[in-house]
Amino acid sequence: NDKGSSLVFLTKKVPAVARPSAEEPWEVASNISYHAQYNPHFSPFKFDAEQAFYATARSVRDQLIQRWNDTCYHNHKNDPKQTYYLSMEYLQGRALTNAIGNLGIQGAYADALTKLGHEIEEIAEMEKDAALGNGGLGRLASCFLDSMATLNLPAWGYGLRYRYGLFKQKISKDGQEELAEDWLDKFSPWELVRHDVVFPVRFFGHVEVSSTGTRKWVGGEVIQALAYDVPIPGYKTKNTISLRLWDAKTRAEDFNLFQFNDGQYQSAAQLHSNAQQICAVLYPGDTTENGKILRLKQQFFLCKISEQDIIARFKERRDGKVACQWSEFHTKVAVQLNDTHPALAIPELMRLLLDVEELAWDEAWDVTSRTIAYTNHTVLPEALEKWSHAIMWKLLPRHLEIIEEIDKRFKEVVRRDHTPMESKLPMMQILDSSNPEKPVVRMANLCVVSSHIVNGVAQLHTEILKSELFADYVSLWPNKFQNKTNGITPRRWLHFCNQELSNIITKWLKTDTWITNLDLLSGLRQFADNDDLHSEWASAKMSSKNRLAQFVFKVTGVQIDSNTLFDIQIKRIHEYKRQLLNILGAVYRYKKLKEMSTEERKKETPRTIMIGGKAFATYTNAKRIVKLVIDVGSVVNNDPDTKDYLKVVFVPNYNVSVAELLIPGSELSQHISTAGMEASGTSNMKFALNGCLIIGTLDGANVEIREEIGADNFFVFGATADEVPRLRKERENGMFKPDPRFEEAKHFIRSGAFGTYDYNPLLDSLEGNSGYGRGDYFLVGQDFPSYIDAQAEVDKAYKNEARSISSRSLSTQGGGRFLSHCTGKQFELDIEGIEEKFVPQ
Ligand code: B1N
Repeated sequence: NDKGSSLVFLTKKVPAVARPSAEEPWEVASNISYHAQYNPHFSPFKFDAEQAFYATARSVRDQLIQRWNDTCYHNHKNDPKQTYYLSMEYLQGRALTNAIGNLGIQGAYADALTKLGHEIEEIAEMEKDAALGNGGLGRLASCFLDSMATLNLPAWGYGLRYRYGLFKQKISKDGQEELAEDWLDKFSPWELVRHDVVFPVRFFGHVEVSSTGTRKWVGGEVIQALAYDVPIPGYKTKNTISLRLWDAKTRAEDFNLFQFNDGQYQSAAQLHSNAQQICAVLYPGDTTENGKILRLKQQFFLCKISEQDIIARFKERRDGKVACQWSEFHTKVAVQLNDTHPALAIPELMRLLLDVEELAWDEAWDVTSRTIAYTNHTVLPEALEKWSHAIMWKLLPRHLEIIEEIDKRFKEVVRRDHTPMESKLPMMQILDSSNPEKPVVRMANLCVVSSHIVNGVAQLHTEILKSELFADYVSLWPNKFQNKTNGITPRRWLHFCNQELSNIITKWLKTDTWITNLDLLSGLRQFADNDDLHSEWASAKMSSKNRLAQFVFKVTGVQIDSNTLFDIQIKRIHEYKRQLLNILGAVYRYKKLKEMSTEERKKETPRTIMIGGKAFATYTNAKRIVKLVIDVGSVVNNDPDTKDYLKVVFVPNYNVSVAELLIPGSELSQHISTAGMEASGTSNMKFALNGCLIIGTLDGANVEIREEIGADNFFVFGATADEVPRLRKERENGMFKPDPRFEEAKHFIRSGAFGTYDYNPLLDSLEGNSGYGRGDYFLVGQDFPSYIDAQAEVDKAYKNEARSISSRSLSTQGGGRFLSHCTGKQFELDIEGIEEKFVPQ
């Protein structure tokens, strides 16, 4: 079953057909009408906004399919080396505006829709976000796809087609509630279901040893994987790559008709039900053993079929003749692991090469390690995956054997070639048996040992990887570790989401080439003192703020004033990201406003603080933080003394399309993690690109952004990463003296000023010296005073209108290094042989 293939080009080709044109509005209108008429999902007798969206998307998809087919054919003929990005998450967001923008057919589609009685903006809003991710890691994957397509790189993204994605967040006065996401309740108009690309995947079972000693994984449960392709267009280029999302299914023969007729309906369809669970949700709860098994199944499912597909393509391009060509594999295939979630790609590739292709260990190892590269996205110990030996043995017995063999050989190499490092082996080895009752497999160690390149996602993060987390490995393989600071696509994060500002930039630069080369933004500097530019800029900002205010009113019922400073923090809710510091600052600000006279208040800078993000369903303190933001908002927003000076809003269900509204309307954004804990952060780059001031710690990519946008536009505060360990120690030793302002803010919450909910456990976590959930591990109390001081500086700067406008505009004028392009380019250089390939027109 492991030799399945996805041969596409060897069979007869479909005869050429006339291609629908997207140049003339009447042709586009007729094509949209065609899809509305013949779309089996809707009645042809109505053409409301929803139906118009699906018909428009299908019409755009026709264009994408042509380009995608041409790209595949071109790559099939030329057989370039390809990058394969393996990721459990993709945060694609909406696709319509991006697709027609990249294809340069906005005008024709806007006109066509007007002819058909709709406005393109209204139609675009009908699209549901594809929210197959959780945060920055997933959005990075999606930005990379856009950039790789735009850079004409031959690439594939592989992921899972989660039926309910990440949960939908509902906010009520009780806090966050999680609901299943409904993005597939109707259908996704973009995907192409590929009934010709199906592979079997085995779980459980056992290892069978033949008389000659060869080992084979047999038995267990076999489920089918089916591909759904989502075409990803490049900007102003024909290259269109594919995000291949796998779904699980069963065949008719898997349905037990005998049991069904015997009235045993559940057991008759047991395999079907098991298959349905695999791609149901992203990050299913993993507190139970069943939950853990399901997560491991998901990870293996992604790795196994993606690699099977990659190998099938490799063979297909050699007409199926692969004998003796495995040494070429890494010259055609680069597999990039997006964190450790797809780490099982390592033992699975080894298994395919050893047990199916019958390579010797050394040869298989050479192919695997030259093919696989690993990106680390976190140093948080709880996010560094460890899998129980027992669960792995049950679900993936052959893979565990292979991992044990990799570990054994790794230790032999260290003992033989790096003897002084032998004492470090307990921390470096892959299997951790320090608790003999519960041995675990350390996935990050597996990735470091097996990859030829390991990268961090910002300079500071890579330094921390090299000097702390992976320091021991650095002395073995100094050249393996590299930095690739994250990047973003400026198409989605400025050009499409902030069209007014984009037009202004193009007008002043007299070119739109900055859209693929952000370094050109520095050309704006010559106009730094030009009042016309500043007033155009201010007017674009005001339109974005008004649009955002309308949205906030729609989703929360809270009226916010566009003449106040819009201060935004959007990211996953996590203690290390310190939304708690933000809200304690807001509480302190509120208390001070209350204590002022009316005259004094009038001198203050009015502010609207917006916080958005999802808290993981089982993360109690994160959910308490959400509840605190909501409670503070209900008091502050309704207090007649202060409501003109301070509003606090929790923006519900933060996702990509919400970010596309929030970021253009922002004037200050908060990136305030405890130094050393945020690997990179990427929304900081998006805010800076939209001309927004930043308040932040010297953490992750903040450090590089500050260099790029200038210290004037970056309000820095807090401890630095190298101070954090000492400060934590001092705290443990009872040497920390809290600032009275910090005590005041906490005390105010404890006094019940924001309702009767018990905030003591949350506030207690900021107190004491050490212990579980105590001792202020994230140093909120430590950084509070410098945070309040930095916020006072922001207020002052904002009051000085001229300075703030020019500084906001200046903050857009750097940033070339934060193009996901740029990182893509580096992949191109570092992974030997991945080159630009133009698909001919
Ligand atoms: O990856 C982003 C970075 O910009 C962020 O700083 C970083 O926090 C984020 C376990 C993660 N790291 N690790 C995760 C996600 C889900 C999970 O179950 C870890 N996310 C990041 C892109 O580099």
